[in-house]
Formats: sequence, C-alpha cells, structure tokens
Amino acid sequence: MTSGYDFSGKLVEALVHASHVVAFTGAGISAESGVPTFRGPEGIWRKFKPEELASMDAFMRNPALVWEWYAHRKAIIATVQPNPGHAALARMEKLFPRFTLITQNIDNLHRRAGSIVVHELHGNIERSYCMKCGKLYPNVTLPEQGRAPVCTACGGVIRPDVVWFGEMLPEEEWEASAAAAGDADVFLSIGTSAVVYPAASLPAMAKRRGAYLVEVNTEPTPLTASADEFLCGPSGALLPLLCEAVAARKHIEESTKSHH
Ligand code: BV8
Ligand code: ZN
Repeated sequence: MTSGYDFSGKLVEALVHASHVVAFTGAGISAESGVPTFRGPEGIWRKFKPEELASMDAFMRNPALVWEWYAHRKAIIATVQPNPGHAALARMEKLFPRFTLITQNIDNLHRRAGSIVVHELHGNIERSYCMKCGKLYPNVTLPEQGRAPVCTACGGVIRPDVVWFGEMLPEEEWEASAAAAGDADVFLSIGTSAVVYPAASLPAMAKRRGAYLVEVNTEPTPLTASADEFLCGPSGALLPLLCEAVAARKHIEESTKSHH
C-alpha cells in the first residue's frame, strides 16, 4: 500500500538521518480525541476566553468559577482516549536516536498514549496543590458547586498545578525544552496556534540553530511562513503516516547496509 500523503523526499531524508528530533504539541493534537481547543470556533467555554480564566487574577476574583472550568475540562479528559497522533509520537520515542517531546497541553494524553518522557510546559490538570503550604493533591475532589477545595492540612486554598497567564513556566521543563530546541535536527510543531509565549518561541529557536522546521496543522498559523514544510491536515492522520514512511525508509537503509 502507498502512503496516503506524499511527504517530500527532503523531509523523509531529514528524519531518517536526524540524530535528535523534537516534537512540540498544542491543543490540536488532542482535538481528534474530543478535547476542545482554546482558540477557534469551538474553542470557547461559555462566554469566557482562556486568558480570562487561566490567571491568578481570575482565580482570586472567583476561585469557584475557575475551578468549575477545570472540573469541566477534567471531566471531558477523563472520558476521552489518546488518538493515533499521540500514539505516533509515543512510537517516535523509539524510532529516533534521540527524541524530545514538549507539550503545552495539560491533558496527560501523551503519557496515556505511552510516551515516557514528556516535558509539560504548562503543568498537568491531574495535579493540584495548596497555595499556602504547598501540599500536593494528586487527585483533588471538588466540594459542592460554588466553592473551591481547601487543604486538609492547613485550610489554604487548593489550585490546579497549571501555568496561568502571567506566571513563570516550570524552570526545569523550560530549560530542557529550550536546550532540546537548540539541539534539534528536525523540529515538529504540531497542532498549536503558536501564539502563547514563551512556548511559541521554541520553533524559531530551533530554526535559528539549524533545525529543519516542520509544521503540522489543519490551518496556517503565524509560524507557517517561516516553516521549511507545512503539512496541512489532522495530526491523527498525518503523524502515523509520517512514522510509517520513516520506519519503512530506515528499514530499507538498514537492510542495504547489512548486504555490504
Ligand atoms: C509568562 C495552561 C513571564 C492552563 C495556558 C503580549 C505579547 C506577547 C506575550 C504576552 C503579551 N501579553 C502577555 C503575554 C505573555 C503571555 C502570552 O503569551 N500571551 C499571549 C496570548 C499574547 N504568556 C504568559 O503569560 C506565560 N508566562 O510570560 O511568564 C511573566 C511572568 C510574570 C509577569 C509577566 C510575565 C504563561 C502562559 C501560559 C498560559 N497557560 N494553559 C490551562 O490550560 O488552563 S495557555 C493555553 O494556550 C493552552 O493551555 C495552551 O497551553 C496554550 C497554547 O494554545 P494551543 O495549544 O496552541 O491551542 P489553540 O487552541 O490556540 O490552537 C490549536 C491549534 O490546533 C490551532 O492552530 C488549530 O488550527 C490546530 N488544530 C485543530 N485541530 C487540529 C489541529 N492541528 C492538527 N490536527 C488537528 N486535528
Ligand atoms: Zn495547605
């Protein structure tokens, strides 16, 4: 069978000979699982924009409302499954000599798909912590509507372990991601609108340091003009095909080598 997408020889070549491949994902990778994206026609919750809820200001003003939003998203995530795009990225971890996965998502679907090392730039919705004493709550239970959960140890308010607008990214994750971007031979930017900084600066950092920059998205973004290749389509369809094309080519090269 021929692949359903005609990847350029240059792309397949670059991936087959890459020693370090970096994948950077956003909400689009989880769209085919049924997790709504943030920006775009269906990317809104009630009348709020993410920037109006994902902030300390919003939380201080109305912790219950912000918690209701996270509880709503958590409930969606609990019912969905990773899709073939996540699975392909888990496979890539074994396909390349070095592979680094960086995500802006907080939905934990990369791990559920089998990826072992995941740099989560914006935290993880499955974790929470007390703002007063720091006690971790791996699986917080929400009190009745209209209230935020409080710490059993000190009575402080519990918040989700995610990065809000105006907050610093977790330093270790950011440092590792920036280093990987600077070292990448091929950098794949997948399903992200590439507008939230500093995460959105990673593709340009990679390109400046010589990486072959590839974007996978259903529509163009601010990144598209500077990408070496734009693969237009759903990541759940494209990434498995890309994996297949690279694996097949690696297989051919290896069997040719062993015949010499
Ligand atoms: C910080 C976690 C330092 C929580 C999120 C003005 C100019 C420049 C910068 C700023 C500015 N004003 C403020 C800033 C800084 C700000 C920022 O960048 N704002 C932007 C919006 C202007 N950044 C910050 O505040 C960051 N911190 O700067 O710290 C600092 C410190 C102190 C004081 C000052 C500064 C922290 C940002 C972290 C925000 N947290 N989330 C939560 O989720 O609840 S952000 C939110 O957006 C998401 O969670 C996600 O992580 C992030 C990115 O979104 P995407 O993943 O790209 O999703 P999106 O919906 O946008 O796009 C989906 C894409 O998928 C689309 O392109 C679509 O076409 C595509 N797609 C759809 N289906 C598919 C598909 N592609 C492929 N296949 C498909 N099937
Ligand atoms: Zn506490």
